[in-house]
Amino acid sequence: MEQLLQEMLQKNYGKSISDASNEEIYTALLCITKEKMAGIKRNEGNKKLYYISAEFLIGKLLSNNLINLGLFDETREVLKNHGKDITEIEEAELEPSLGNGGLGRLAACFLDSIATLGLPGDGVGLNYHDGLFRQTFVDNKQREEKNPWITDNSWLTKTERHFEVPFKDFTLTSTMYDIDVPGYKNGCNKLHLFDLDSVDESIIHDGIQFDKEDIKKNLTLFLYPDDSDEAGQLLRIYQQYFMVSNAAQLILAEAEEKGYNLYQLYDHVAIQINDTHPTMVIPELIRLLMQRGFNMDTAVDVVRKTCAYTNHTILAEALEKWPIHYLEKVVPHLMPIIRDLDARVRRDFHDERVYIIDNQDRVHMAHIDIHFGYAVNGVAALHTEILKGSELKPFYDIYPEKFNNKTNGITFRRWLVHCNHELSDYLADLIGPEFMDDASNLEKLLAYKDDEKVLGDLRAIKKNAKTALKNYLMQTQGVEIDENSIFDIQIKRLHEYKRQQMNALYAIYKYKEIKKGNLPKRPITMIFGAKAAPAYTIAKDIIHLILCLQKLIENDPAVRPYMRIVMVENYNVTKAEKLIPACDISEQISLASKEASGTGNMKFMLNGAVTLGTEDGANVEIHELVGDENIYIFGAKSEEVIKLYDTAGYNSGEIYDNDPMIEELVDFIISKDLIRIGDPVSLARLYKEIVSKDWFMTLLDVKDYIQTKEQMLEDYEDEKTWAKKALVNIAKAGFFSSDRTIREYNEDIWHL
Ligand code: GPW
Repeated sequence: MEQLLQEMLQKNYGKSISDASNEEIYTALLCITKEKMAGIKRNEGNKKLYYISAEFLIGKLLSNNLINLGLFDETREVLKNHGKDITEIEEAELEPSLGNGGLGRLAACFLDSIATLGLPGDGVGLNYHDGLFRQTFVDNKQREEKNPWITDNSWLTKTERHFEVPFKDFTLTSTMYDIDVPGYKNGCNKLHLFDLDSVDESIIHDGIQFDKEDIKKNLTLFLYPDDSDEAGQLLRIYQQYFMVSNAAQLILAEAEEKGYNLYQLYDHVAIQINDTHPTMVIPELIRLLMQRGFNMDTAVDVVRKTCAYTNHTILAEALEKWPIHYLEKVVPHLMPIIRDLDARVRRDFHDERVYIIDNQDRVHMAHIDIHFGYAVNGVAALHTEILKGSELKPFYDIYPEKFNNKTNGITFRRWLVHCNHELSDYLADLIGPEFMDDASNLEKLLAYKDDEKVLGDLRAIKKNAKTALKNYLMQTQGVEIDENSIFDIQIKRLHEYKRQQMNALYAIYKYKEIKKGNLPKRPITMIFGAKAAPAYTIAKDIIHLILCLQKLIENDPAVRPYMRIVMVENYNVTKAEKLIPACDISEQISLASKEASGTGNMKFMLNGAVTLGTEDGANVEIHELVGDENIYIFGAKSEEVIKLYDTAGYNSGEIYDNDPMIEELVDFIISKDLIRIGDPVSLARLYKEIVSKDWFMTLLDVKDYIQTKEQMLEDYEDEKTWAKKALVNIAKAGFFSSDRTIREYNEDIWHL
């Protein structure tokens, strides 16, 4: 590596390693790594997976690619010898903003594990130039800016592949870009990102505004453009069809190039549909096969044996239903096929709940996936049970054999080895490096659960990570936090079901306690990170509340020494990598039944944080693995919540009226203290939402939540017992390796 780097820097800049800037070194390392990846074998086989997803939240790639190529330690050493720090060099890399949350990050972890297991499997998505917006805070509110990440030297490689994608009024020619995905000590796969040469960033103005109707210029500008009006919804259909038509054409082109018999496509190809965004791949493939001479019956049969669908939510509003007249405006050539598929369903089943087209002329995308794919999976045990027992019960009754669970996972290369070198090196010394190849080896750590030396070492590692985060927040946001305080962290998309508002009510509780003179033994630092969808008003109101509370406490010398709130600006993968190793308390407080899985919960556990959570999503499985002693569970259970919804039995106003403590907390949202800092309209809207709707039952669980969190703060003071909890969490995290998840997908669904 030393010689390669020296030569590259000499050739490009006429500089030595010591003289080169961090940007120059980054660029040189990028070129070297790209060349190395081009040189390693591609994962090959008789059957290949295509993972189609609207999001791939891949994060920065330099370190991870070096880790997987086995070059990281050497590179870090070489740089160090020349007075350079690899973490500073990484700062020069821009994070691709190709995803929003867990769904996109899951797709990225899966690509890493698929390649690592040596399986042939590529990702297919879109090359959004400005991705998800960049978040800034102005006047204690979220502002959205564009988020360009593509530069002259990026990980993208322009290919010679182009496809013609037909829309109603015009046909567009695509260009395919590739990003290499090297496996850990294994071969390489690819992420294919489709784009349009005519896309024009100069049409963006005033933050993230642009002409939604200028499809040739806007198609791949943004991920999830605002869809609160018709033009926005049509644009999403344009994007989705562009994605899947390219995917389908690529799949058939590769199959034809390899000489496969398309009538047996399913012997050579598996297509995983990541939530409903790529659903149109089903009618599109049918259309393309019919163009090649298939009759409809045969095309349907082949496609049904090729496609599998993953569901990531039970929230009804997230299950896409496109009005027929929208599809007619964008992709009229798919409508005869969709109508035919609907007719087949109506012929076979006399239950309008499973029809593809409903009586309001809307097309239910998930219904297409379930009828015309061969597998349906949920993403955690509880989630899959809820799908089978309530949300998708009519489908489960028809096709019990299609349903299966695949509990999510995370790649330990990024979420331990890369983001927490100190912990990962320590574990390798203590229990041997085998956990890097097989994560279940982390259980060897259990042998040390009463070893004072080890518990002390784990505490010291956590303290270092907290100090590193303190320095990072000082540099990036100018806020100073206390590394001796308890770090309590909630980082995830902003959504009412995730209940950041409940955490904010805890902050109000704590603030009032401190004001009353009930001072905590140790200060607490409450850290939030979250973006709100630009058109999701209440979510933005919640961000506003948190930022106002942050200001209130910052400016109150009587409270500030005991509690702080920090909302991290523009939360993304890079920031998660700094936050997670430093966490003591992992906030996983969704309303039971609503969080399909969660994956942040797994990342925190792996880095020695203790979960404060409801019995929801993968929290249930974490609880089973670590036992009651090593997790803090509170709140209503999912059956209770589902019953409350079914019987319309929840009334937040009643709780508010009858509980003076809750009333006091909620009233604080519209108190003089906060109105003085914030926007009265926004705060009043949020107050009213909680008192009169509270769709995700914050007030049902808030008291239990506060009590449980207080108990945690008390227990934290028993340092040894707390360190033991951290140790057990690390030791039991092996199950959540995405290598395990992918092994299961392959054994049960893909058969590669
Ligand atoms: F609504 N998830 C996400 F199901 O990050 F489509 N974005 C989404 O749009 C959806 C789900 C969707 C998340 C789930 O909320 C989370 O519980 C899960 O762990 C993750 O997907 C990966 O399965």
